[in-house]
Amino acid sequence: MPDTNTRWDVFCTVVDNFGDIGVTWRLARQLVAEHSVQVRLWVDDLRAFERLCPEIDNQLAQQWQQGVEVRHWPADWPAVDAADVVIAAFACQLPAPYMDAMAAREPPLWLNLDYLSAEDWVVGCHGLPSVKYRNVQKYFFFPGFRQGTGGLLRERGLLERRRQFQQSAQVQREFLQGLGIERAPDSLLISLFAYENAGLASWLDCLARDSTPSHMLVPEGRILGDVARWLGVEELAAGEVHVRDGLTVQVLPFVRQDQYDLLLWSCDFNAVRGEDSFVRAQWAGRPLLWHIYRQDEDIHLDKLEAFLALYTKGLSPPASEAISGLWRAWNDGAAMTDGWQATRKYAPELQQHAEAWCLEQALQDDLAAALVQFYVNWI
Ligand code: TRH
Repeated sequence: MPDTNTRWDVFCTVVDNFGDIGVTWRLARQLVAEHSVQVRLWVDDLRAFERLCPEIDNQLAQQWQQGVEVRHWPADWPAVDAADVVIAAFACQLPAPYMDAMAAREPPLWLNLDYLSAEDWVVGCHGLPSVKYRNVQKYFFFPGFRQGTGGLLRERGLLERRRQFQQSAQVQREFLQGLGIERAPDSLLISLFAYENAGLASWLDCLARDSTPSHMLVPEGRILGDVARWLGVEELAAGEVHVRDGLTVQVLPFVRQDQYDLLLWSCDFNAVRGEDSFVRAQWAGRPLLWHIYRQDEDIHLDKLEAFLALYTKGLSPPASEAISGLWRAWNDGAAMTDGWQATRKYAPELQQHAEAWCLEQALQDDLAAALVQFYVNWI
């Protein structure tokens, strides 16, 4: 255990979307709650933060939220002391005066918290030294799905809370009712969080035609335009419900981050994206569909294949092909018909596998604990 006086600075630039702040806010809270260290979270865009955590006052330079000191990262950097552990999330560039402050003290542990990837090379690179600034050494810290990586963010007791929630039909009903959702009996409940996707129309066509009714929950976001086009409406707003044959589409407000977990736990199938929602859907123990964040030269497709290779281990060949085919079609913006039908056919096996995968991943140390351990080994 590090000394509770240990000070940690976590730096987050919001490049786009919600993943950068989603991951760093989750990490900061967990470090405080479970490791009793002092955390300052520096964020350059508090408006994105406010969407995940409505208590944030985006006008404040400094505020405390859930034990975390949240600081706006201003263009004009204030004179502050460097912390004992400095985490630059997703290769963000620290302010030059802060780097000088790091060099002016007994050198802190300086880490780059990297993007999540299931690729082989991650194990070899995790924990390696990176660049040096004067006498301060930076290290790579890679989250990951394999032993030898930094693991995944997972709060203490998360799976137990999830199990209790999923075991109680009443608790789930009350949660959904709180969001204005009345689930029809025997319907398939699906959540949809994705980037714009040309394949969506074919998926919605399948759902509408299916003899099993589906209820799709869509938090406000980038996919809404495609949903509206398929419905034949100009635009969509939170609260709207549209029915097309066997498919009910319901638009939700963007929910707070802790409620989003409950939404994932409530659904039979979750379409997620980026990094943080992707991991949370795995902890939900339900089959999922990943819309990966697109990168230059299609390098995201290597990441997609690396994850599929790991995730599908233990599945029967047709179930593995079903889910892989669905994911590839989704990430290609291609027709989802065959992939969805195959996924439905192997739904029981895919459900069992989602739970098994979740339990297997939970055998790893969680990312916050791994970071603390890294620090303890380093001092
Ligand atoms: O928003 P994203 O697309 O973020 C992306 C990725 O992290 C990507 O790797 C990164 O390079 C890019 O940002 C800059 O998807 P992600 O990672 O799932 O983050 C979404 C966050 O929003 C996550 O913490 C869950 C949260 N969320 C809510 O709090 N409420 C909601 O209603 C929804 C749909 C999501």
